[in-house]
Amino acid sequence: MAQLKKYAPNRELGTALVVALIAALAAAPLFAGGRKDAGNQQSGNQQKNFSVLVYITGMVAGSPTYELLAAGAESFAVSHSNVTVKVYEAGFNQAEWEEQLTSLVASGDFDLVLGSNPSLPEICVNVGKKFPNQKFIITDAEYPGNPQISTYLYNQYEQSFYLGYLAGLVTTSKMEHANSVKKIGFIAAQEYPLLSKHIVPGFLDGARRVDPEITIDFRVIGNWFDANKAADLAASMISAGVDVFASIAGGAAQGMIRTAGEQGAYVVFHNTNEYKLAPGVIVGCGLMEQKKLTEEILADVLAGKIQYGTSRTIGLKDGYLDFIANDPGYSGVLPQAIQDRFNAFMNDMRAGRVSYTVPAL
Ligand code: RBF
Repeated sequence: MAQLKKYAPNRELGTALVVALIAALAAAPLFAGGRKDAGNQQSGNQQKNFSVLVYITGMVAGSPTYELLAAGAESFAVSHSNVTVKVYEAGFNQAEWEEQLTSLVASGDFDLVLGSNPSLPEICVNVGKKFPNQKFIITDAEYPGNPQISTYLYNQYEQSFYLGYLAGLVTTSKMEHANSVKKIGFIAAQEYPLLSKHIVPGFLDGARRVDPEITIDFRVIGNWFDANKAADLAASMISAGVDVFASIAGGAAQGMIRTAGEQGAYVVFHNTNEYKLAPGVIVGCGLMEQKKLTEEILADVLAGKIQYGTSRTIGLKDGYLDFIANDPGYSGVLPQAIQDRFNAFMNDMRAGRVSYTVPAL
């Protein structure tokens, strides 16, 4: 009996050891690559693994702000072996964005969600309530006051203001396709506060610094991909007297550029260098340093320097917005008198000598 008694506990211990071993083996692969194990991998020179989800609210291709965000994150990962980046395209159905982000965050795979869209912070607030440890950094947006979210707002009133000034110089000029009507055009994919309160007013205010009689013809496509609709709108606007366009329309802007080229009108373009797309048609391009900002943000994240709960506004003075003048698409196309006036205006803008009021968002 004594032997039996002795034997019984031993068998239980053996079983427990086997169970523990199986459990450990089963759990090992789960933890090996996952975020939760990252802290345990610090040894010697090995740095903590850091995983970033680049959440694209649309598609990357054709949308400059998204292309630059993804490029910045990917180039940062190339130069930092401990950083992994997953670029996820959420598509154009905005009603699905929150659900998609929720399931990605629920995986627990990402130390940081990085995005670029004015409507994203509110979605992150909702997702963040369910996952209080998740951090979000969103550019092209303003949302102070939430301890899980940090935002960076480009001063798009400012960029639109100087692109509007250039459009004003062109529409009042004697250039080949400039008519006598003092009317500029703006084609938007959809209306949202940053567009209606900063981008479109900035564009018109800038043009009116050239001539207060300039008016704007503003049209909305209804989505971010329908280039044919944008082309139709552009044609109708040209018939109504528009000779210079701007747009915030993602991939759909291609249709507007095509029509402007075919029917004889000009385009000024926000955020990226697109001169080569339509030489002689696209006569001015703004610059948004979103790739640089993305790389700086990730460096700050690794250095623990991000202040969550805050929003920063960045623009011309800090070097995050500018105008691309050193390109033959500008310097070889616009009459010298227009370039001289515009370059002087840009210098005044950079030096803070032009006064304007950015409306509240
Ligand atoms: N910009 C794009 O270039 N492509 C897009 O697909 C796109 N989708 C957007 C969806 C929403 C709901 C909002 C509010 C903005 C979107 N933008 C898009 C605009 C973009 O975030 C930014 O404001 C503009 O590109 C001006 O810099």
